[in-house]
Amino acid sequence: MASKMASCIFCKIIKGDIPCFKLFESDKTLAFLDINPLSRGHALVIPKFHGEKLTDIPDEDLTELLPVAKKLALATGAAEYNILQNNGAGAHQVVEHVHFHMIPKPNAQEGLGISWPQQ
Ligand code: D5M
Repeated sequence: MASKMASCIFCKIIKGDIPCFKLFESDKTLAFLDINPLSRGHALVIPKFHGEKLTDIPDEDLTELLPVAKKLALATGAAEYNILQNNGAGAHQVVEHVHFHMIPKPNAQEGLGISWPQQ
């Protein structure tokens, strides 16, 4: 586990070793813009606890994820959006650290106090 964490790109973002456009942070949760967005405002919400799949994360580290994704969806001003989470390569998971995608459709508006970078 320790070696997987050391090489995990999202653990490096949590530690501040790799930059991100941060949207939300608490002791258990981090949210930031996806580097390869499917739409303007495409965000990722992740637990700080390292685990590859949803079933690897303790329940107490999961509780904030959907409420934060919901708040971000609201903040985009988009009336329609996807919230999704992939488990395993066969299910299109590329980064092996649990993450929820929040994808506004078609694009985030200016948002409630969030200054979205140009994407
Ligand atoms: O999606 C993994 C997502 O992670 C994909 O949409 C790109 C995003 N990603 C990868 N590296 C970064 C960094 N450094 N910052 C922000 N976003 C990143 P998956 O569900 O695993 O297919």
